[in-house]
Amino acid sequence: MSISRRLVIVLPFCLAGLPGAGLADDSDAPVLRIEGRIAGGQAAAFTRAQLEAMGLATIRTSTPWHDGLQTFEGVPLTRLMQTVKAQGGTIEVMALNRYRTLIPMDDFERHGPILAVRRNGAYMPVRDKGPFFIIYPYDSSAALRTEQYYARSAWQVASLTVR
Ligand SMILES: Nc1nc2c(c(=O)[nH]1)N[C@H]1C(S)=C(S)[C@@H](COP(=O)(O)O)O[C@H]1N2
Ligand SMILES: [Mo]
Repeated sequence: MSISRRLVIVLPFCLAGLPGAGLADDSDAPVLRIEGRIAGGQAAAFTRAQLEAMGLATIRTSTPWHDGLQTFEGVPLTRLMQTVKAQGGTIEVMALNRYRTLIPMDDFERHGPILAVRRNGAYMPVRDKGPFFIIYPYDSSAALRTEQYYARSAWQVASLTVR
């Protein structure tokens, strides 16, 4: 077998081992980590498919970051916390860019925020504030259209820690 023929066979496997270098469809690659005071005490990781399987809610609202009404679909944070059996009062959200924000878990029942996985029917790439974006129904109440709730609306979410 020629060298080039061997490279054709071997190279894809080498690339597949590099983070972010998968050659196949990587639409399920983003992973949400949840750690802290959850069932089992071990960090858990959820693929986008696993998050979607929990059941999605829709929030239709305007936001400070987009033009016009937007449709977001995502897992209600109440449901996500039930799934991991969260025992805490606050979640610490960490984004890919190390932006960090704290959200009191009271918010989840009171305001119904979601961990959005889709905006207007499409997955959100990192450059479009994806893969996961905490969204509140801002249009439903003036209280939500404040710096306090905007600051809780982390985009490019990487992990949640139950405190
Ligand atoms: N990933 C990430 N999410 C974030 C931020 C950030 O810097 N990174 N800033 C937060 C804060 S403090 C507010 S007030 C709003 C700011 O949105 P703006 O930068 O579009 O004004 O987004 C929030 N979500
Ligand atoms: Mo802010």
